[in-house]
Amino acid sequence: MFLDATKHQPQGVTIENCQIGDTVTVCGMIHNVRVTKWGGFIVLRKSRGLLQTVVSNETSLFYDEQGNQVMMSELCREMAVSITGIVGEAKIKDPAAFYNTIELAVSSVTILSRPTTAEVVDMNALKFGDEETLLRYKFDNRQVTLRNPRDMAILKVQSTIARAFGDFLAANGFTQIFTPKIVSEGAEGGANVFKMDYFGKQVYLAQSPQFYKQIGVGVYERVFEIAPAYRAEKHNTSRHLNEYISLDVEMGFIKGQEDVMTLEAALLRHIIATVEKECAHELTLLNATAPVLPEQVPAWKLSEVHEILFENHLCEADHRGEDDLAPEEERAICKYAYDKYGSDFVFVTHFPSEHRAFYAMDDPEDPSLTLSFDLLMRGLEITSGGQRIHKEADYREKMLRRGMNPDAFHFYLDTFKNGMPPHGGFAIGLERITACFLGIANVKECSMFPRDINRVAP
Ligand code: AMO
Repeated sequence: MFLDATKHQPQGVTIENCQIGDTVTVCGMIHNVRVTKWGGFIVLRKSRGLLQTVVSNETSLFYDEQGNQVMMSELCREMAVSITGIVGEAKIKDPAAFYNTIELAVSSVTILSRPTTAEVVDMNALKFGDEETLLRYKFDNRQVTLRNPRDMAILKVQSTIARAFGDFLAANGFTQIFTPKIVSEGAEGGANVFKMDYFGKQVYLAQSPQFYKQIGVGVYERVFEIAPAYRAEKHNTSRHLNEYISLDVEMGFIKGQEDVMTLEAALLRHIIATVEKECAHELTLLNATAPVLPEQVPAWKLSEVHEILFENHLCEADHRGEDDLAPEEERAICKYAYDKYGSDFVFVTHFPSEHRAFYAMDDPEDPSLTLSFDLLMRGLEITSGGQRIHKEADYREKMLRRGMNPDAFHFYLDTFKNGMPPHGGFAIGLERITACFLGIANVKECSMFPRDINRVAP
């Protein structure tokens, strides 16, 4: 016996390549069905969105799983069906439908499989009094509510962002790596690390692939990873997840952190262009506009941001002297950058050494600061990055200064003992960049199955 492996491509006319007047067979799920006196409508859901089909009492036929003829009233939402029909021009060009220039005049519908509950979740009626109740309902029933076109569109854009990220980096000499998520030490410090029992030994879930991507630079010079990262966030906020997807980049032979920032700007430009090109339907459906990334991206030191906001009376509080950006500052500096320079992005650099992770390179001109940056987009931090320490002695000295035990990090330090180029990198939170791109207030909506302090299922 042989499997005819040439058959994996769809043969003949499909819904993607059809012309007006063609007969086409298309499989999908029934998103909605409406019976009228003369026939009715079946809205079919495909991977990219909805297709309108029109039923006529005179010409449309219906068959069940055994091939027996049935009535249209047999059809219901979330049935898997195969519909054959003639392609016509759409009477109503509904922007909510993906296939909104065509409709199908149904010749036949075959039921392939049907839901077993009479109370199928109505994707069109996800409306509740308040946003919080709606979100809770959607997350509680995420396995089915994900089928609603709005959520499908969000995750489609997210998927496109992740692919564009990988494509750009691969085309620029970066190697994709896959690093462990069960680790012996947290890379980022702080209290938000998940502890885990590992055959009687305490281990952790990786807060980031930081150590491993740096190790990767010693091997491949330029690396990237797309993988989950874990943070035990104790508060339920609209910007934090306990498991998020980290888009990580690390590159060797840099002259300074500007090389890393320039690469990130070029990468973002590619991501934005790709989403605009490939997800026009999703952007329309979500009423979203692509962000603006000018050629000259605003980049200020943290101390300058505090000053700008204070001098222009743009924040309620005076944040000068603080060692991080307050959320109100993130919003205010982004508004300022947009109003003054037309940019949806702002780099903030030179964070205090004490406030950044130990691997950040201190600024030789002022060692109380680091050569590190955050990138803000439309009011939210989407990236941290910077230049790293690349000499073992500098690591040991900084670790001891911080009261850390260098021996606990022996494999990491061994990397530098064996020689490492000057290097740096950054990480973008996938859910955050998706939310900022689409103007979605809560990052959890940009996670297929969000994990927060109260939720580990579905
Ligand atoms: P940082 O801890 O700032 O840096 O994380 C980088 C980016 O990851 C996203 N992010 C989160 N998204 C959702 N929920 C969370 N709990 C969460 N925590 C972080 C944010 C953030 O900007 N190793 C460094 C990066 C580097 O220097 O290369 C790091 O992890 O978008």
